Amino acid sequence: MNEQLVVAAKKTEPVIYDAVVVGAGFSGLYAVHKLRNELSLTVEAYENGGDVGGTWHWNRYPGALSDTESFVYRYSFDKELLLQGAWKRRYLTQPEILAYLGQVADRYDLRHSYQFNTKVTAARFDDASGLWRVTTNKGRTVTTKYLVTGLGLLSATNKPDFKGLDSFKGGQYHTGAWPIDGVDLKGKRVGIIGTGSSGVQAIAALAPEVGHLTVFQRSAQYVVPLANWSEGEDQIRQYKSSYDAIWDQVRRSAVAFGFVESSVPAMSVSAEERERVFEQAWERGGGFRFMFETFSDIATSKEANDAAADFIKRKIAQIVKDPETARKLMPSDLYAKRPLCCDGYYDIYNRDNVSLVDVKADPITEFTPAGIRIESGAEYPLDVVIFATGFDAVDGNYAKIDMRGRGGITLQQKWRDGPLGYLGMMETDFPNFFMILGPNGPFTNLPPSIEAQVEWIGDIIAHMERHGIDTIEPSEDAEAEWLTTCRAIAGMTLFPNAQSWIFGANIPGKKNAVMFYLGGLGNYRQAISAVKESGFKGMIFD
Ligand code: N01
Repeated sequence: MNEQLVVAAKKTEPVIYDAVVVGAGFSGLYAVHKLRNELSLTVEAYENGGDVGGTWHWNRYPGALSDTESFVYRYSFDKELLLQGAWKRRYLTQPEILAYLGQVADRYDLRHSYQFNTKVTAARFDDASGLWRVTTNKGRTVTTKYLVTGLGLLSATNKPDFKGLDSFKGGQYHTGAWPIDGVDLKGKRVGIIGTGSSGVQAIAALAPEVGHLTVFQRSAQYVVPLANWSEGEDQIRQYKSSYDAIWDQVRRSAVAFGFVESSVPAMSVSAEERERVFEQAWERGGGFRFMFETFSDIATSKEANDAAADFIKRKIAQIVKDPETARKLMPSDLYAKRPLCCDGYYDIYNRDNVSLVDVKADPITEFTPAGIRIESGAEYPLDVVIFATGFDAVDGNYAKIDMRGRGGITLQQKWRDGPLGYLGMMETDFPNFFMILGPNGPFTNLPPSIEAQVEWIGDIIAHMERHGIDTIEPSEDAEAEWLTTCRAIAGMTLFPNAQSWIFGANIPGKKNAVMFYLGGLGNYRQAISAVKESGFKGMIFD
């Protein structure tokens, strides 16, 4: 939308900015472009990091890459930008994604709206003026009509508070807060805690480089290959010439990864055919492809899930030479966490310089000055420990800001039973507050969901400006109905039965809650369009 909109001058006190945007990742950058360049609003933006990038600014650990294929791990809103896209392999590495976001910032001149190295510490809605007061750690407070946050789904790092952590004399690093200048791990005795997406990537990258790698695994994971082949000019040209159809499919699909999800139930075919399909998917690579392109019901039917899980377990047994190590690597739970993929992951455990410690069977009791001790008394001497222990997902970063809505109600009070958000973007009692990737939003390849949300937020703000509306927030009924929908859909899947960050199970003391809309991007887009087309039914305007 390129309408030039004039901000309604019906405010009771001077507004310094029409909109404040927080975050300079995929979400914040597009929000600044939408609001400032397309809607002509005045925008001030804040970013904790020293430059643009969001997740990709912080997650610089060895091996970091996106496991969404390069052709759809990008914005689609600008055809010219899409056609300029350049990449070398099937998946983009962290430096490539960071460079891409830097190019986007240059193209739309986004950096000049940002204050970098700046944290928002408080955001308070003022009932009298109907405006937000936003305060930063630099002592600046600004007033704004709209507050748009792109704080990142997975950016508040989770570092377990092990006994004796401070006594450890070696280096400690979290994958999600990796030093910008890197860490020299050559020849060192490295311990890594955690085997999620970050952990498996770091393990595969570090094993050939370090002296010895000790993997402290709590839950074994299902890991399929990535198949990170190189993509030549011809292949890339082909993607570009099909982009209209590709993006149309992505927007109508469930997980938005650039492939058509299967509509074939796993048990509707013979055992031989199932094996063939799984084998083909194993060769083809990609975690989401393995879970959603093979059969339609791996995430919903126990029988189908068991079939996929058994196939992967058989692969583990074939690849890992030491039977005891293979046994430890075999998951005992459902295949119902965020699917993982990594090339050569299980082969790593055949290396002489890699050992696996099962810390579910024999938990870490403490850090010592020399390393890590486990319950049975064994101590592992280490030079460096890497925490690949994940994030306080979805609402973790919101908890760090003193956010208060109408009547001073805090977000923590609103979210005491778990975070909730209307359409994954709004909150009752928090007028004109828009979250990108807030609670109860879609669970997909993220850039296409971010685009859907930013575009919807842009539409609602344009509507408000056009009609001189001061405030908007969802009604309690609309919010409750959305939450009920999210819970009902989650209940149809196997995902709530696995312990993972998707439901907040990874953070001690965090309430287990449905934090996502698991109905897929296509259905999500329909749901938010319906709200818009109804003239924003379910919203309270003032
Ligand atoms: O974090 P995780 P992550 N003692 O929460 C273990 C995205 N991402 O950073 O499973 C011992 O998945 C924990 O064990 P358990 C992606 O969406 C994408 O890896 O809870 N271990 C687990 O093994 C992903 O899902 C990409 O038993 C402890 C690990 O730490 C999300 O980010 C790359 C522990 C945490 O795994 C998060 O991934 C990277 C403790 N006290 C990330 N506490 C790609 O695109 C936790 N663990 C590829």
